This record gives sequence, structure tokens and C-alpha cells, in this order.
Amino acid sequence: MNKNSRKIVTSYIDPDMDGIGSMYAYVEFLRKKGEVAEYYFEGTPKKEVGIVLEKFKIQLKCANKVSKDDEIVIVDNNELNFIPKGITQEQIIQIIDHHPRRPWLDNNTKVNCQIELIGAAATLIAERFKNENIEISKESAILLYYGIISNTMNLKIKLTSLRDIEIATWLKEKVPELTDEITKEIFIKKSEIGDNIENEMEIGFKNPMVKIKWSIGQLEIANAEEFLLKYESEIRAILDRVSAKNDIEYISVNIMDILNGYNILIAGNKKTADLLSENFDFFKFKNLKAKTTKFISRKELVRVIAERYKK
Ligand SMILES: [Mn+2]
Repeated sequence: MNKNSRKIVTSYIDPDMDGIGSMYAYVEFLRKKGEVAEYYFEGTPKKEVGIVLEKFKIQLKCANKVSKDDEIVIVDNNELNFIPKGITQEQIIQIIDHHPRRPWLDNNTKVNCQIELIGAAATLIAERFKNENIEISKESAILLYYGIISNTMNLKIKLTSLRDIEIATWLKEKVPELTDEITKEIFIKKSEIGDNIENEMEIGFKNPMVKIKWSIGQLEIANAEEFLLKYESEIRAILDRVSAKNDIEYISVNIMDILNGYNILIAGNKKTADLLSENFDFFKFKNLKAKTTKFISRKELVRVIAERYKK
């Protein structure tokens, strides 16, 4: 491809903190290496992104559009169904991600891939700055830090690797404003999602890797039990509506209490509760609801299910 072409860094539609942080910082990295680069995203970033941007007075400048001549870098994603519309597979030159590798990449020698199953894609981006000794801006450090904190639930879930912890510490040391108090404040603010629960759950897609019609959402909430007193019936209505609309047989939502470190799993129907308790002995359902002290993320649940019901 043309050496002078512009690189566009993108992630998946409706990106989360990890996706936004990774694309923002990777553009900075590329520019500091002399490349022409911009980031582009579609949809609505997760609520937490807005909270972090506002807290630290950071503004995003998304590219207006992607053109056919742009070379595409995808961060925090390698599933083609999830990338912005209009981007073709042929444009993709690089992937930096921490999700399991999708089959389209199996015999692909054109795409430069770094896929490592650690806590956050932001870790992989931050390591590039550190390893190549490239100065990182305060903005990129903040966004990458919260990408890691968000994806690893404050470095608590099992998927968190030593590399995530080390690079988060490295980023935190660079920015004095990154304190544990601010992180707690962000977690609490992030839980106020009464007006936008469905979007935050990310529940619309059937998982394409498995032969069962399965989807699991996730909510990260500061006080999960209190939250459910108020919103459980609305969540159940969303599960019913989404499963009917998208032909999903097994539907559930994993609610993680990010302050207190426990989970509540809400199953949309009995079939789903049975399937989950069959595969995870720590889920004991009562009224299609299971509370567990095991602090487990959707990614970890997905990996077990994807292995068991592989296509
Ligand atoms: Mn991620």
C-alpha cells in the first residue's frame, strides 16, 4: 500500500473506555513516529468514557469519515462484524487486541497482528510507548489508565495479568491526578445508568463463535444489590425484548459490583439458568438470579462457553 496514506485507528461500534483509550493513544504513538494518523469511531461510546473525558477535561477529535484509501488499524477488537460500516477487510493492515483471534485471521499474512489475551488492549498500547521510550501525553496516559482499570475492574478480575498491573502503575506514576479516590468517584458515577441500561449491557449480538444462540450482557455497578432493587424488572424486560428481536435462546446479564467485588447473574429464562449452572458450579440460581462472591467477568464466562459450544 501507499506509504503516504493516512492511517485510521478504530475499534468496535459503541466503543468502551479501552477502545477509546487505545485508539486515542495509538494515534499519538503513530504521529510521534512520523505517520499521518487519526482515529474514527461510530456509535455512542460507553458512559464511562464521557465521565473520564469530563473529569479530566479531555476532548475527542474523531475523524469525519473513512475513505477507501485509508489504511485501517483496529484496536481492542478483531471481529469484522463489529467494526464501523464501510470499512472493508482489505483496508485492514494492523490489529492490536486482547480478544480471542477470529477465524478470518487464521491464514492471513497481510494483517500485522498483536493479539495477546491479557486484561486490556490499552496495556499493549502503553507498552509500546514504554518499550520504545516515546514520551506519552498526559491525556493518553489517563485514557489508557482508565482503559485498563475499566477492563480489569480495577485490576481485580482473574484475566488481569502482571503486565496490566505493571503498566497501570507506570501510567499512574506519570499523572499525579490519577488517585484511587477519583477512580472510586468514577465507578460510582458510572453506575448511574438508569436511562441507558440496554446500551450499557451490550446484549444485542449473538456470539458468532458458538453453535448455540447465546448472548451475555454485562453491567458494572458500584452497589449491585441496591441497583437491582430499582432496575431488575426493567433489565428482565430488556432481556425478553432483545431475545425475541434477535432470536437469542440463551440470554443473561452479568452484573459486577465493582466496589464490593461480587457478581449477580440474571438469566432471561430457565434454559439459560440451567446452561449456566451446568457450566459454572458457583452459579446457584433462585428465581433466575444467582449471586456469587466469585468476581468473574463476562470475558471469562464467554471463554468457557465458547470452548464448550464451539462451532
Ligand atoms: Mn478491551
